[in-house]
Amino acid sequence: MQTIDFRSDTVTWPTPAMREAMAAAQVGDDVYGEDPTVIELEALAAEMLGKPAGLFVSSGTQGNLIAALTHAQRGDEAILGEDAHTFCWEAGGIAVLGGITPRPLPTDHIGRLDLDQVRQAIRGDNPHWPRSRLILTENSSGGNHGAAIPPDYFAELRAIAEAHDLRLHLDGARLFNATTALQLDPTEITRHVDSVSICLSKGLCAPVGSVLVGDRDFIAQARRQRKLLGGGMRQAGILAAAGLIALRDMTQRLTEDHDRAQRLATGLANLDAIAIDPTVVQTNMVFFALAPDASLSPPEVIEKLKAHSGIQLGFYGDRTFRAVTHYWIRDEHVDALVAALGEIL
Ligand code: TLP
Repeated sequence: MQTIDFRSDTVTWPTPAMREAMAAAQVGDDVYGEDPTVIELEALAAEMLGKPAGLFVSSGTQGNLIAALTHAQRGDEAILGEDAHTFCWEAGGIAVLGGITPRPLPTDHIGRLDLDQVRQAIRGDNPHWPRSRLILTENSSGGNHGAAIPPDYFAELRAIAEAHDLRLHLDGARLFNATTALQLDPTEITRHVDSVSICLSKGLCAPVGSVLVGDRDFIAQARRQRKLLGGGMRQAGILAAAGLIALRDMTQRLTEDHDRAQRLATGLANLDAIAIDPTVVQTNMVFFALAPDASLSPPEVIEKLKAHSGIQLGFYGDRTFRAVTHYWIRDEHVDALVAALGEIL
């Protein structure tokens, strides 16, 4: 049976064009700075995100960690959302490896920190306290239905960061989903932050990799941190070749995924056993819950969907599921999920 995988957009296989480009890629030793395809990818990402330089890294987690280690020292503190990927899903890396204390704050329904709370959280100079040094943001906001946060928020955060000599990093794992939904050029957002990490291996379908961008000095230091973390790769042009297609072509088709997420949310809203607010769906993520009186438990739903229709869903504890649309999900897969849930519940 063919698997229809809605668990995440991380499950995407490379496209046929990517596989061809990977086979034909020119390569060199990237730790020596000699891989032409990696150099091209870093330059393209930097240009698209309006920053002077880029660094190809192995994953989104590594891009965020390298950014934090580059911006902050041991004993520093990073302000971040209590539902941020950097806080919840990265194995505590900034604390474990960087000695950076996370300072989690609540976020609103689209993943924004409250600006007054950010101001209050910034510490003065006192030897008892960690030093406030960094603000970590995320767009789209994975912990908030993949919401797209508009640029004015980043402009306001920027002003706060500048007033207190803090650095501002954006986890832009799905930045292109956010800017597609907002119909903006990514630079409208990235011009307000010091560094951005974008993922090539989620909705953009590349098999591996992220790019971290920022100014030249920052990237030179980040390169050292990448080596320290064992992230210096050799003939990485094989991977970067897919990344070039991800940036050039796959960023242009994300509306399709967002339309399918809408189609799914609308379909699910017609099912009595499902609780969903379709109006919160803005990008490629659909979160929904099993009604309290549903005939099956959440693990039974996951098991039955897989056994009967080959469909996989993400499970977010309690009674909440996540379905993520991506390149390999077609309209008929969306309809199959709605129909299968209708049948089994
Ligand atoms: N997110 C994954 C899981 O880790 C939850 C997913 O399936 O959504 N930032 C954001 C906002 C992310 O959603 C992710 C991956 C990352 C960073 C990390 O990327 P990778 O997996 O490349 O380390």
